[in-house]
Parts: sequence; C-alpha cells; structure tokens
Amino acid sequence: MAQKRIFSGIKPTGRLHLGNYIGAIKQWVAMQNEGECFFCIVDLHAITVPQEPKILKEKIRELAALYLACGIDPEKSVIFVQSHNLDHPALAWILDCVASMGQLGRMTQYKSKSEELKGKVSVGLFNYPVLMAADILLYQTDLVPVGEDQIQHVELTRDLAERFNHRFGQIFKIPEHRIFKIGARVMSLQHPEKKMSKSDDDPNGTIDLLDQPDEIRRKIKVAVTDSGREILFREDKPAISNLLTIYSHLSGKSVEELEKKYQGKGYREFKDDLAEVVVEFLRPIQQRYTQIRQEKKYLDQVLATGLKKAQAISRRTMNQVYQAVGLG
Ligand code: ATP
Ligand code: LTN
Repeated sequence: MAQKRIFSGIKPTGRLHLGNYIGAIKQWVAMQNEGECFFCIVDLHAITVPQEPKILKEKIRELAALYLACGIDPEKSVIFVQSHNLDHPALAWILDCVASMGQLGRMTQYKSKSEELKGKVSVGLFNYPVLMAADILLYQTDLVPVGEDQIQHVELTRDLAERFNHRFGQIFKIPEHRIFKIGARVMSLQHPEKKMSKSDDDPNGTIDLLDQPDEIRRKIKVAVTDSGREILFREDKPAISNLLTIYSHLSGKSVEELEKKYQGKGYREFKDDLAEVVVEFLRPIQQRYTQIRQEKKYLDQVLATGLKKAQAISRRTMNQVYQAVGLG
C-alpha cells in the first residue's frame, strides 16, 4: 500500500508557543513514522498582515530551526520555505478562479482578523485559505494535522478540490484534517476563553518555546485560575482545565491521573509542579535550537534539500493542472 502523504505548515510570525507545539508540532513529530511528511514554513501566509521585512527574514530561519529542535527529522520529512517554491502562488491563482467570494467571506479566521484590523484588510488576507488549499493540494496530500481553528480551512480545501476535479477531471486527492481531542485548542493563560496565540498583546498569556526558565515560572505563577480549589477538568473550570491539558501533554500523564495526583491539594502545588514540567520539557528543545542556529550552513542545506524534494512533486501536479485547465 502506498504511504500516506502528510502536509502542514506554520507562519513565521511571532514566537512559537505551547499551543503551536501541542496543537501542531507534537503531532507532526509522531506522524513522521506514519507517512511521507511535508512541513512548510508558510511565509507567504505571514505577509497577509503587515510584517517588518528584516524581522520576517529572521523569523523564517528561527522557525526552521525550531522545527528541527522539536524533533522534525530532515532524514524522514521534507522541510522547506513556501516562498521558495513558486508553484504555491501559481496554484493559488488558479484556485482563486474556482473559489467564490461568498465562501471565503464565511471563513471565521478571516472574519475575526478583519474585525481586528478595522477595515485595513488586504486582498491577501481574504485569499489566505485559497493559498492554504494550494499548499495542501500541490502534494496530493492525504492528511493535514492542524489545531482545531484550521478545520474550516481544510474543509474549504476539500470543497475546492472537489469543484476543480468536477470541472477539469480527477487531478487532486481529497485531503482530511487530523486533530487531537485534548489540546486541539490550548488557551491563553490570562484569558482562558481565548486561544493561546502568537499575536496576543498580553505576553503573560502565552508560554513561548524559547522562554527562559524564570520567565516560564513567573507566567505560570500569574496564570489565572477558577473559583473553588479543586484541580479538575470541567467545563466550569476553563483555566484549570487548560493547565491540566498542558501538564498532560508535556508529562505524558493522563488528565485522570493528574486529577487523582492533585486530589485535596491546592493550586499552588499544582502550579509549582507544572512550571517544572514545562521548564524540563523545553530545556532540551532550547539546547538543540541554540546549536542549530550556530550551524548556519546546516540549516541552509536542510532547506535546499527540502525544496528540491517538494518541487519534484509539486511540478508534477502543476503540469497536470496546466493540461487540465488548458493553460500554456
Ligand atoms: P496567529 O496568532 O498569528 O494567528 P497562531 O498562534 O494561531 O498565530 P499559527 O501559525 O496560526 O499560530 O498556527 C500554527 C499551528 O498551530 C496551526 O496548526 C494551529 O492550528 C496551531 N495552533 C495555534 N494556536 C494554537 C492553540 N492555542 N492551540 C492549539 N493549536 C494551536
Ligand atoms: N493557516 C495555517 C497555516 C497553514 C497551513 C497550510 C496548515 C498554511 N498553509 C497548509 C496546514 C496546511 C495556520 O494559520 N495555522
């Protein structure tokens, strides 16, 4: 049986946090043994909102190094930068001509981001999900591991692929999303009703993968809690449930086990332990990251090899698409 193809990506904006790790990268690392993986640094998506050019360039390399430091293995997976492969914007344009304004206008990420930007919305932000569909469809992807917030975009990708296939012939494979039940949405430590996000204005809401130990301890100490003092995963305890989710993912212990462990104990002890779990979990990742950043040539070489492998597949798809649409 042919191996499953897996594709996912993260924007090189802000600093990677525990939500990105638990909701995305942790799954990617595990999936490397399940199929042929493509992990992209989606810089063209980053510029759908304004970015400082010098910082963006640095962030692209930072993210690539973090992929490696978190355990993405370039011997097993293809790691590359989206803007290096021009097949992505080329297919996005063709899919733009298949997508409807109505369906893009219904995307919740677009609606909430455009509200935040108060009218200063680029056409790129509106088209964002179409470029994401191009990323996925170029590689005839079977599975797309993402956090819960991206399911709607994968659904749109399926719809565009079906529409395209119906009009022009069977070119694209129809992909499926893959999420984790617990941890699909890691919430802000300050506002547990909002997801932990790179673009959060409150730095205490997120724990970044490169945060230093004292910073991590401080952020967990000031994390909001719920009324009462029991440590339980329950709907009326969103803050504690979120901390339990993080604890469980990073320690490998189940939520039930943790609830038992902290029965009759207070928030203070729970938070102190959690802080140490996070610090110890991130320590080796941070060490590997520093080492990779020092070996500039190694990173360049990983990205160049990744690009070649990616292009070998995306070229094939583009040739079929051009033929089918009657271009060129
Ligand atoms: P931004 O705030 O700029 O939108 P982000 O923090 O949401 O950024 P993305 O680059 O959009 O990060 O997300 C990368 C991956 O991490 C996606 O698969 C996304 O679903 C996942 N992800 C992001 N935030 C969380 C979260 N809080 N919980 C679980 N998964 C998340
Ligand atoms: N939109 C995604 C990032 C992204 C992506 C992709 C994820 C861009 N292209 C292709 C999976 C597959 C996000 O905001 N996290």
